[in-house]
Order: sequence, then structure tokens, then C-alpha cells
Amino acid sequence: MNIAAESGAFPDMMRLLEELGRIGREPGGGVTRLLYTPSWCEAQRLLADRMADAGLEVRYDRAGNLYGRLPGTRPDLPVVLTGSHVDTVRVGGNYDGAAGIAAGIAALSYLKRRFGTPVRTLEVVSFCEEEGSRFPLTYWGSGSIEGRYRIGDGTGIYDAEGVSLDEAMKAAGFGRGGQPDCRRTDIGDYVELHIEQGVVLEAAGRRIGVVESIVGQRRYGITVTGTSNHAGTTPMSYRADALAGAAEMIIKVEEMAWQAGRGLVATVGRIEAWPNTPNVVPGQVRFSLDIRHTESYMLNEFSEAALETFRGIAAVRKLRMEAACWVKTEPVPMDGALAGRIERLCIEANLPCLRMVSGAGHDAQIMAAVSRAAMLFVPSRGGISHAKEEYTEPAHLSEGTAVLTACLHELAYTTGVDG
Ligand code: HGY
Ligand code: MN
Ligand code: MN
Repeated sequence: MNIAAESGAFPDMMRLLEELGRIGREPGGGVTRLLYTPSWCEAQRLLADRMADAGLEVRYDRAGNLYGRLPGTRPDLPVVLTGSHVDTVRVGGNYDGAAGIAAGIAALSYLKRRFGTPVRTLEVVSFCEEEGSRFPLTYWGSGSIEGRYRIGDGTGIYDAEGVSLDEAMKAAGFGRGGQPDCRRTDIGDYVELHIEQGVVLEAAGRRIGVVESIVGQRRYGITVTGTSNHAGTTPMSYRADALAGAAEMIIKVEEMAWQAGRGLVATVGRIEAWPNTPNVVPGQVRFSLDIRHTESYMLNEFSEAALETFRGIAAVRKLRMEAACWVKTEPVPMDGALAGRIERLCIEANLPCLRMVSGAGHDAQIMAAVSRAAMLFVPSRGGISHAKEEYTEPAHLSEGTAVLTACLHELAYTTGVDG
């Protein structure tokens, strides 16, 4: 049975992606679906309906993770799970996360129609949050399943409007007693389809990425404090200009990342200045710092060097600098046997594939702590992601879904214990 060769068997998937793309759509293009907001609730409702249409048992857990379940004949065997995250970055693309959920629903719908009841239970999950784009924490969905988060952890965490994660969760109808706990210990295999979000596949002319490992991350909130003052009457020698100091730090950390080489990347993606007024010397600046690498020691050494450099710049400029680390994830290898299975399925389907590292973080690196985990990538046009121009060809999505479906078929319609 060479399912993977039957690409194009998933017309509903493209329709679902179009429907999802209309939820949280920005006037100038792009999509914003932040955790527990109305657009997030609407997207989860749509996905619940499509999971039900596919004949799956639908349920939420207490954090708002949404599951579609196809029970197996052997409930004693570990579950086979696929899926991805429903939230997006601000003004993000239509495929990051969404593609993996839509592909998972399409795969389970196809397998149910074609092969009936599996041996091992099959599930598709729409993780409630992965990006960290509303609250200063990431992987709230998969992290609640894996156990790094407990439902009460949302109380002391606030968004830019001062709303706590806990309040937002309860306002969306979650976080209540009696709802199913998030923690899962019954999952044996997790396989996620995701867009590559980079240009490697397109440049190499390959159709499927077989992920070998996922980078680790450090994300910091940096606060630089000086003295607000009059822009006209304050001589340059009297200034403690927080924005000029932050600018020097940002240029310097970019230079350090270039010098570090070896695939290390550092990004300042967000900056806020106070009082953000043309005729006032800025008294305070907050900016983000996102560092990625495949080796933990590189992440640790670069982070420490960057913060030391910031402290030096602050000292010279009579500023204060504080750093708060709010993401610390280690690089995670994907399961070798599962990656090999995906690669073999691509070869059997004559789909040119490429083993690669993921420069983006993914739920699979969290799920790897509680199950075997693997990922397959489909190409991103021009390597663009986290932007309204994010796009993947329908043919590439169908091919990826065909490989995902074949992999889930092998895992769930046998006892799957052959590794
Ligand atoms: O930021 C990332 O790597 C992912 O898109 N959350
Ligand atoms: Mn993303
Ligand atoms: Mn993603």
C-alpha cells in the first residue's frame, strides 16, 4: 500500500486552510490568532466541527487543547498523535501551525474512510498555544500535556494589556474544575507536519524535510533604564538616554551573532520606549532578545556574553540593565527510527527528501519528553514565514499529508511496537 504516492487525496484540507485563514485576518493581509482571543475561540470551534465531520470523537482539555480521536481496537497500546498549534504570531501567515492540524484531520479522515478502525488509537491535536505571541511564555499547549506547566501557572503571567493568562483562559471557558486534565502519559508516537519556515528545501529542490533535530532557544526581556529629560535643554553630556543605550546594545549583539557563526542566530524583534515622545529623552526601553542554536553550550555562552556586553554598555552610559529569561528550551533530537520511517516513505513515493535541522521551535521538541517524536517539513515559498507572504503550494501540502498519512497508517494499523 503506497499511500504516500496517492498525493492529492485531500481536497478538504485546502478548504479548511482557506476557512482558517479567514479567521483573525488582518485588514492588510496576514493572520493574528492569539491565545484565548475571540479569533482563537472561533478557530478552535471551526476545527472541532471539521474533526466531527471527519467522524472523530472531539474533546477539549482544561487548557483548551482540542483533540479529535479515532479509537483503536487495542486501547491498552500507546496512542499515535499528530497535529500542531492553532495560535499565530501577530500578523502571521496562514500555514504556521494550521497546516499541521489540517493535515492531521485530513490524514485521520482518509484512514478512517479507507481502513476503518485502527489497532492503536489515533488522535489529532490542535495545541492551544505555541508561539508566545500574547503572553510571555511559549508552548502552553504542549507544555501542559508534557507537564512543565500546571493549569495554575497562568495566574502571574500578563499580556501587554495587563490581562492575566488565567483570566483570559477562564473567560474563554477553560481552566475550570471538572474539565479533563491536560497531562498525557499514554502517547507513544507524535508525528507533526509543519511548513519549513526557511528556504533550504526550495533551494535544494526537495519536497519533504525529514527533521533530525530542533534548535534550542533562549528568549529574554531586556529593560534599559535611564532618565527621561527635556530634549532641548538637556546637554548631551547630562543624558542617560535609554534608547541610545539600547540601540548600541542591539547593534552590538547583531555583530556578536555574525562573529559567532556556526549557525547561531540572534534577533531583537520587539522594542518599546518610554515615554516614546519626540521631545523627551527616553527614560526606559524594553526589548526582546531571541537566541537559537543546535548546541546548549553555544546558547549558554552566547547569552552570557551578550548580557555581559549589555552590562558594560549600561555602565558607560550611566544606565541600568535588567534581563529576564522567559524561554529556555534545549535542542532536541527527533526519534531516529521515526525519522527513518518518514525518509523511507518519501523514497518509496519518489518524493525527493532532505534530512535537516529545524531553526524554528516546535511542539515536537516538547512532546519528545513524553513520546517518540518526529517532524516532516513541506517547503515554504521563498523561505518566508511569520509574515503575510507565508505560502506553501497545495501540491506540496498534499504530498506532505500523503507521507504523514502513510506514516500514521504504519504506526496505528499495526501494534506499532516494531520501533
Ligand atoms: O519561533 C519559533 O521558532 C516558532 O515559530 N514558534
Ligand atoms: Mn511560528
Ligand atoms: Mn509553528
